[in-house]
Amino acid sequence: MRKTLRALTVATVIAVPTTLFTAGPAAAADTCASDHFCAYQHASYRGKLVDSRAAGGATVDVANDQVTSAKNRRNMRWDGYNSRTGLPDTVVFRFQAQTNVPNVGSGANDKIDYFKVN
Ligand SMILES: [Ca+2]
Repeated sequence: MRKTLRALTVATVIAVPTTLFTAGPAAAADTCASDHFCAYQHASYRGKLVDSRAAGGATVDVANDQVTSAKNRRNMRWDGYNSRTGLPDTVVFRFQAQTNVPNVGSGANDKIDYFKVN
């Protein structure tokens, strides 16, 4: 009987990570409608920060230093800028028209302060 109980305990412990893993798809990636630009706080389009149809020439602010992924469903390039005090702002990532970027990488991750639409 004691052996059986131990086996059940092990099964329960194993079941916990499985449950956490299967909970993943419930936190599904956020959508981005056709002809919109969307930027997300996390990789793979999770935690939407921006959902915009701003026109060419516009500047679009975003919650500072959080962007990690984006979907550019516009027919225009969106440039992600890093603001620098006392120095010119720099483009840290160019989001080409009609492209999805699941992770901007270490050079731009959590550095974008605003976008310019081209
Ligand atoms: Ca982030």
